[in-house]
Amino acid sequence: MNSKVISIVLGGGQGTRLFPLTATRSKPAVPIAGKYRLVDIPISNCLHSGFERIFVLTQFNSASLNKHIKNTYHFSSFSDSFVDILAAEQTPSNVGWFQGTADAVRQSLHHLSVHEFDYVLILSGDQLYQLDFKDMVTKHIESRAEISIATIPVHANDVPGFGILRTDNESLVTDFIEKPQSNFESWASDVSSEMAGQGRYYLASMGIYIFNRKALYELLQGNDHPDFGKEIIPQSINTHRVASYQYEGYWEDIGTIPSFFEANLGLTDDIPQFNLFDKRHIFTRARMLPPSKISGTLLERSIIADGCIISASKITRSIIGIRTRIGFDTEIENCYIMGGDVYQTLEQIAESKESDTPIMGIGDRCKIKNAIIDKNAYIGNDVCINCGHKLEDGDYGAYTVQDGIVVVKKRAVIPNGTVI
Ligand code: ADQ
Ligand code: ADP
Repeated sequence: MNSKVISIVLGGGQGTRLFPLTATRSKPAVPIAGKYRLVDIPISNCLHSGFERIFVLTQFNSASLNKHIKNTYHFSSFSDSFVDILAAEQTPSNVGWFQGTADAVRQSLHHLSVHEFDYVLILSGDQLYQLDFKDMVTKHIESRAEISIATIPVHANDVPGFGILRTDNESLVTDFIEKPQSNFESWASDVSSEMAGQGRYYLASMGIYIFNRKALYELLQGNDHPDFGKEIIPQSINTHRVASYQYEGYWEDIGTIPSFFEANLGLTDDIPQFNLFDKRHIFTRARMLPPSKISGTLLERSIIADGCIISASKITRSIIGIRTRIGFDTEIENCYIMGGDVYQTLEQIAESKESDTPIMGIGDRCKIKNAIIDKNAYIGNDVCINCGHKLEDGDYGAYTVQDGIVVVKKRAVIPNGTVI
């Protein structure tokens, strides 16, 4: 089937919803779960499904995304498999950025057309899930659909954030409305008793689509509609055979700071809804890092990546990313610490200590709660984050606050004794 399917990962627009994590990198390169990057999730789902020809569309090209893809996804030179990044580019016929999801695919059609394929699988770049796309393509072919949309039942509270649809008894989509804000009660569907038990009566689009080659060209060419959800999909149900592929497993949109934070910390649950230990695991770059060294730390429900040097007194419900260094008597709770790209040398550390400036990582006697610490941050000694004050949302230079979550920016320096 690999020769019939090309996959496209929508790697993100301007990435404002994940700011400041996207301040200096493109969204697909945002680190998750201590050692992976966002883009590894859709790519891993494709590879486990046997689909090995993948384009990642991104609004801006970052060195870290290029490096990650180049160092991670290697295929035999005898195969035609690839993972290629297509960044928005200026051409004589187009001077701007991708105007939306459909526009991003439209502008990439000339890259696609040099390949042989019958189906295009279009994926969002900011979702956490494990789905067998091979089964979805098989059902797509069996149902003789021209377009298939992966769908999941959601609760009424979540309806305003999604494209909502109704189907007939053959699972063909009869109506579609993008993000209805009110009066959507009549959009409820018949769902399984398990979904009904959770109050999930509305069929939401997961933003995962299969298009037959011909249908994709018909719908994208000759118009400049920017989005799949707002224009292309609602219009297509009048002109094409559109099927719903219903899924009821774990699926989480992680495109905002609060959902990104919770999805990461959810991985520390006893039995997490997203299973990193599954045989359909996430692929990522194989790094030659030393094992982590931990001393005097009480660890509770935490995930520790490779290459860390930890002397903290207590770490609770947290993810500690690669190459993190944490000092003595420090307590970490409900945090995602992304770690570092490099180690400082012993000389650099001695110099910083002499001048009383923070070294990379987290210092001694800190108390850090409900925070995301981006890579290569320098957090001094005796720093307290989320110390009981109510924090107002905003951008405070070295860090931002959103819904009580403090995000310390990449390479930020938080001086000794700071209280946030
Ligand atoms: P949203 O997630 O709100 O709704 P959108 O913002 O268009 O839709 O993003 C979809 C994906 O495309 C995301 O991964 C995003 O980062 C990426 N993307 C957005 N603009 C892009 C651009 N210019 N270039 C490249 N990538 C871009 C959509 C559907 C809904 C559906 C939800 C499910 O419109 O119908 O319910 O997804 O999450
Ligand atoms: P991220 O998207 O994670 O922030 P970067 O854009 O910082 O990633 O790129 C990560 C890579 O850049 C690392 O693998 C590392 O080799 C290199 N790098 C980042 N910071 C430094 C530094 N201060 N010195 C040397 N190399 C660095």
